[in-house]
Amino acid sequence: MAAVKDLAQNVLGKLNIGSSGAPPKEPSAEELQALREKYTKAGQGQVFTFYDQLDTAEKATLFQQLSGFNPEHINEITNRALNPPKTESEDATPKFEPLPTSATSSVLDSKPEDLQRWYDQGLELIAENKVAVVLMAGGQGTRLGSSAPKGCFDIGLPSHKSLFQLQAERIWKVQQLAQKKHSKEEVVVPWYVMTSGPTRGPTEEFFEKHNYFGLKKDNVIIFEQGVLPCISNDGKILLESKGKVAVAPDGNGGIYQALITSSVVADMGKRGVQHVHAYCVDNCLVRVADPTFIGFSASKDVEIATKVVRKRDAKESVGLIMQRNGKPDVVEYSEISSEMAEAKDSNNKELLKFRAANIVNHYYSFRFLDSIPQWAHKLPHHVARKKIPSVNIESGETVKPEKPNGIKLEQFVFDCFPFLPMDKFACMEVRREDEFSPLKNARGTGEDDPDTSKRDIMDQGKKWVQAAGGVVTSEKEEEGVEVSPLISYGGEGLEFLKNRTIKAPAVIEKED
Ligand code: UD2
Repeated sequence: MAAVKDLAQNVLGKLNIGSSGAPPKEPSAEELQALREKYTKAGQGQVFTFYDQLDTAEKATLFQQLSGFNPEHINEITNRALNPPKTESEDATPKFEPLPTSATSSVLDSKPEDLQRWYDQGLELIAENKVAVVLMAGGQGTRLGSSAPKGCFDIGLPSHKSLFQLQAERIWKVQQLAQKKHSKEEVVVPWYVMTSGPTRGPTEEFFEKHNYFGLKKDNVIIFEQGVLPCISNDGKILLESKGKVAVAPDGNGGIYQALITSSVVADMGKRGVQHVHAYCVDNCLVRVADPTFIGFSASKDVEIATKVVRKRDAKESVGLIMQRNGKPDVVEYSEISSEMAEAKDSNNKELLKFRAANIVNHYYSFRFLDSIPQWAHKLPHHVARKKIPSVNIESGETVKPEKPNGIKLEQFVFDCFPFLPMDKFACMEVRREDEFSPLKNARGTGEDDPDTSKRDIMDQGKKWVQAAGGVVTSEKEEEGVEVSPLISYGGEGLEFLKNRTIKAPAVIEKED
């Protein structure tokens, strides 16, 4: 019951019910008393320490923010995150194994006719307006060092397109491919963009400024995930300022609650969506609404499917898809033991035992997303120890800590995988150079940074041009070609380049 109440509370908190856009109003003495008692009873009364020093607007804002949380629930998830309950089967050490071959396919060794069949089936589902896309774009991209949302980032392509624009143009292209193949008037792949507190405003402005990159505004729905208070090392809710609780996005696992509280699942239902592709904003090579992946997943009639690449090396910061006590699961890079990360395949010592690297690229059946209210509250929270600027309750001073002084609680999008039996889950291995080049680090890091993203796009385009019979010349070997998604989704449709010479670096932006 508490969970349902929290879900409702979260909705009220986010939808600002009762304030209808007007600034929050100061609470009555009774409302304030009731809330103080609730927090004090939960041992979190310190959030009111400076309340009487605040002006009317500040009091109203703090009251509204605190009304959006349930302190008992915060204590509960904090304790559970710090001391994960052992299920009876986990008293014995959990049994981890790579996924069974029945649950996995690899484009590396699939028959061409299988790949073609999946592609055709996926494109048909898109043509029937049964496919939607959800973009996880609520991350704060701290490692990248940019304050703007990652999707706005310009990785330095000759076209200077942002990640958002590349993804939007791939949606546009896959709609057009489906429209042409199935002679449809209009095909729509709705694009639901999940943001968080820090990224919502700048994301909305960026999309408006770029006129939704040529997509219809009605088919681009920006929604917001929840936040959770930051917690001190001794379990207390931290204040960012005297009138504001320190909060952080609730992790990409917050997507499930957000899909319900923002009525995204309801909107998908109204549109007749049956198949959903959810992906990570920072992968410049992502095949948005990939027909092959949609067709593969739909043909297996699974609830969830996930794309993986071969793990680069034991140290790569990626989650690993495996089976845990017979259920599909992902062990995150921040939580894996080095012994497990380094373990070798018993049949081939050259290979890592656990090498199916998660790339935040998931398929969901609509019916599975429709069942979210039955299980979202079961999703665990993970602990990230962080340096959290906060107000010292005794002195009232704001402290910028030198070392981690608290925790952020976050949910992981793949934590619902174990809720499924193995036969309702599938995994597709794809080529890293074709589909995965994450933007994680600042320029100059040399790995997963803007330059490697640009390199991988330009290399891919050069391969496509050459495969179509074009000749690429360049002063420097590493120069490549940027092929606009508006011209080609995955390398198809470039016959017009046959016997043409392209001087790299170049952009193929139109079929002239
Ligand atoms: C993610 C994966 C990791 C591996 C790696 C590959 C998770 C939990 N971990 O790790 O297994 O696949 O990527 O690149 O998926 N996001 C939100 N809201 C949040 C936090 C994140 O929308 O509160 C989004 C974020 O915008 C991005 C995606 O989730 O699109 C992954 O987030 P990240 O880049 O912070 O995750 P990372 O690199 O730690």
